Amino acid sequence: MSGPVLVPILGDQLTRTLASLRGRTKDNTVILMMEVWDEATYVRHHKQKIVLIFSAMRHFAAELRDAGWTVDYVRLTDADNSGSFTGEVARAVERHDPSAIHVVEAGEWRVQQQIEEWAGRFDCTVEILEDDRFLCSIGNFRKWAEDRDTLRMENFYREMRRKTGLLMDGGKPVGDAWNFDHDNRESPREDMDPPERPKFEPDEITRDCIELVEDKFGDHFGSLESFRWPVTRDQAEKAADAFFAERLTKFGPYQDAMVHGQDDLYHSMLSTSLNLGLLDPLELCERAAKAYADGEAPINSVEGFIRQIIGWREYVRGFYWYHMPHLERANALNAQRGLPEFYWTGETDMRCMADCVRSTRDNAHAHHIQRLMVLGNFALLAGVDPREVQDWYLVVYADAYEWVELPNVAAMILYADGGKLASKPYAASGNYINKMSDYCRKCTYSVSKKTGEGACPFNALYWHFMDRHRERLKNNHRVARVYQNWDRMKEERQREYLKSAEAFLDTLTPADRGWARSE
Ligand code: FAD
Ligand code: DLZ
Ligand code: SF4
Repeated sequence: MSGPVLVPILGDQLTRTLASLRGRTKDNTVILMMEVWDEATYVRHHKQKIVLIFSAMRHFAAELRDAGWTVDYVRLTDADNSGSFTGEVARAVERHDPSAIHVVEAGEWRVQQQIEEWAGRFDCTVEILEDDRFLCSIGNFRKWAEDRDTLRMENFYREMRRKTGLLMDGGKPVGDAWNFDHDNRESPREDMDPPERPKFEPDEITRDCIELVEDKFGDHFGSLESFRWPVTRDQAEKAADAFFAERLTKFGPYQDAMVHGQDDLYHSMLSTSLNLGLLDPLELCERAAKAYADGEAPINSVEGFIRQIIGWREYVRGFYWYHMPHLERANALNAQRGLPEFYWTGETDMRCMADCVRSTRDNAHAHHIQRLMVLGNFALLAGVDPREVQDWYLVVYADAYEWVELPNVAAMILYADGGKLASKPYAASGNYINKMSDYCRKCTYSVSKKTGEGACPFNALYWHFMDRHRERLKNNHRVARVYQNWDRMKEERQREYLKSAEAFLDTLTPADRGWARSE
């Protein structure tokens, strides 16, 4: 067989050093890139997410062609587009009669199932290569996990520090501690003035994608007006340069801070580029470590940034593959409530929720603590069905792929896995939000009021949650003190909390499922 090797590159594999391209010669390789209806609609993605992926794919294809590669690029609107990855590979096999297909494993379980059928379906060899853009392979995570009764990110992270040598001084962590989290919880200050991140004006390719998305997906959630994401490696590097020069030093202390209307604060805003493959995780971490070594950034910021990437990012990816496919259906707390409508409309008097939904709609982004302690915390306390919450997070964020979204949603915020990832639910009352943000000062609700008319809903919902899950949580030593406090309350006070929470829950209108998935 003398046909070329067909190399399908998926929308989140936009890396020049991808395993399937390394070592290949240009004269016997055809790269296949596919815009397909199935991927664009398996959930009704935020409009910015579709523009970002299509524009980044088109730019990447143009760069590969400029570098001399043969790229067969299928556009969404091409007349014979079959609408699926497998259908498009089948058509490409007809066109090119390849001797082999070399493809890098998919980020998502759903897509990997399709790829694994190709060997039985096509009359050529199919090689599925490991995605070595991640520092810990799926197999190595499994080996690490199988040896343990409980999986904890902190233990995994320490192994990753040793493996990469990042912030290590021989066998010891630099600064004599693995974790500087206690320095990373500063409340926001009124005079905080974070520099604006670089924003990239849409060029002709992006403008075409915007037009396409308005035309085909105009009724999807989100605004396109503020689309300024990096869509090439060059732009992503500029975004990274600006983060290291202007925001890394304050990244640590203000990592958990929230300010009304200030959407980026000192966050890197690099997740979309990392997840598309435009930036390399190890390179970013090495750069951060160098900034510390050169005295340009403090240890708490640098360690915090590195932990998010070689710790959390790698950990949730390993966790996802270790627990799929059942993670998708996990519902340990038997949460059944429909997702409240205000997750889509932002129409609520809860100022924290309204601001987080607004940022999500305008930017296809919200930062970590907004996703965790506001939007996520509410869903946990209110007992929203994990499947509905999962769909929402997968739709609304430009950086959302199931391998990273699902563990964060099902396991981190909703405790739907029964505690495999988190040692206790991340449940919090209004106090936490008040400490870490300026939201409460101008809220219609009063954060200091615990029950009744005008009280912050998070306060009563918190106790309602703890009370209704007592059987499951009572033996968890990390929440024992919470139950001691509850038991010290007079019964009448407890009843007031429960009544207040129930009255609030009765006011919630569930959203139409059609916002997230076309049934
Ligand atoms: P920074 O705050 O600057 O952090 C640096 C990098 O660390 C991020 O770019 C990201 O790559 C990584 N990181 C940080 N926290 C996590 C984490 N918990 N899991 C994995 N990587 C992490 N991140 C996604 O990339 N896609 C998602 O779909 C996604 N869904 C989330 C859902 C929930 C409920 C929660 C709580 C978190 C989710 N995250 C997700 C993690 C995190 O919120 C985003 O990575 C982060 O907000 C992206 O902004 P940033 O690049 O400015 O991050
Ligand atoms: C998210 C997405 C969208 C909206 N569209 C496409 C597409 O048309 N073609 C493509 O290759 N990838 C797309 N993606 C990203 C894929 O869903 C992503 O590659 C999978 O999540 C990988 O498992
Ligand atoms: Fe949110 Fe409660 Fe604060 Fe209002 S008072 S912003 S609802 S935490």
